[in-house]
Amino acid sequence: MTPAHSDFSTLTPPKFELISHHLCPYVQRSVIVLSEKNIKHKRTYIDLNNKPQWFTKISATGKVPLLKIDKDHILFESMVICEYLDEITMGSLHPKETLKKAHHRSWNEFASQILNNISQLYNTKNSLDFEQQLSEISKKFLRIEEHIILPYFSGDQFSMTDAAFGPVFRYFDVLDKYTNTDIFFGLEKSKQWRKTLSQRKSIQEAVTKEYPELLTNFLSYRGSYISSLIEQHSTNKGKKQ
Ligand SMILES: N[C@@H](CCC(=O)N[C@@H](CS)C(=O)NCC(=O)O)C(=O)O
Repeated sequence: MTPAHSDFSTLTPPKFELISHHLCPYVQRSVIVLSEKNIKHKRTYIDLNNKPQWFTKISATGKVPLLKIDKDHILFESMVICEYLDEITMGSLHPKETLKKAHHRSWNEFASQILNNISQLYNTKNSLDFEQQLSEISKKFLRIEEHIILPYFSGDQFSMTDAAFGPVFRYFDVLDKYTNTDIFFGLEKSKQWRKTLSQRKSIQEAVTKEYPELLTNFLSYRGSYISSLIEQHSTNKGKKQ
């Protein structure tokens, strides 16, 4: 880690601990920034269905990620954590120009809105609502399509917006297996951007190897429309064998 400036009075770099969950896309954002900025940290995974007492004690929202700094400071909200990590290290993941930076921040917010659509998608109970959510997500990518420069969001430099969208795209690596709809149909820049991000080390390593299996299991037990698609898929696979 190369410190840019710091509020910490000692020269010893602070100790960072990221309170995480294996499937959380917001945690992934923070992990991507920690990795891009080469920041040493400890990662502690918790069970969100059975939150430890120490976690509820220190968490204002009851959500991950949480960043513990030197055991005395706690930050919550993924983008706040990402911005902080970016500010305390050299070489910002934001563009320099203020307006461009604000533009990027708007799209980071947009990534969170797509994550909300994804959560509605996997909780929805019938095919009609499911298709409706897929189409909402498609429309959102249609919106961003004309703003993508490539190979990354704003050209050659990996930015915070790439960190925000990496976890969004990752969902579709699993979801695509079970749906016939290509939400990126005709969105050539989005497709290319997705591919570039999938090859970025920080994005690949933001989750463990078990992620696809863990996500599939999580989706299977939602009791929602996607759960029935997964069940159907494994029944068909069984028949073919
Ligand atoms: N706006 C928050 C969202 C974080 C979030 O929703 N985390 C989920 C897991 S992906 C969580 O901790 N949920 C537990 C709960 O709501 O009880 C952020 O950006 O950090």
